[in-house]
Amino acid sequence: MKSKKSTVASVIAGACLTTAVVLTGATPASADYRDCPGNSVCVWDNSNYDGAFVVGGVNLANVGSTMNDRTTSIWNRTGSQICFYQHSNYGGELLAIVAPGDSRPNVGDAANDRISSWRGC
Ligand SMILES: [Ca+2]
Repeated sequence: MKSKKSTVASVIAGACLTTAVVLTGATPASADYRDCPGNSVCVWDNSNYDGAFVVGGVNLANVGSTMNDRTTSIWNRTGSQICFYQHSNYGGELLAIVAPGDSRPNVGDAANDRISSWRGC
């Protein structure tokens, strides 16, 4: 009886461990392009919608320190055309224009790792 109980306990412990592994495994999947919510603009550090990413609306005056000058791929899921700028508050060069629903697996050399803000345009 005692040994059966400890078997049950170890099965439960094993199940908890499996759950923890699954949850940990889900964290990197947050970089998956499908995690970009509808009606949002998403930008990723790497090409092909990979790596760290930031989600914003039609206007985002500053992508924040995590993604500043790091954007390489873009998905515009809004109904607006979006313009991407070199500096915060839509300053500096206009680096990219992405049509509603359009995406860029790689923004290209001229805009790569330079974007700091975006807005509908
Ligand atoms: Ca990058």
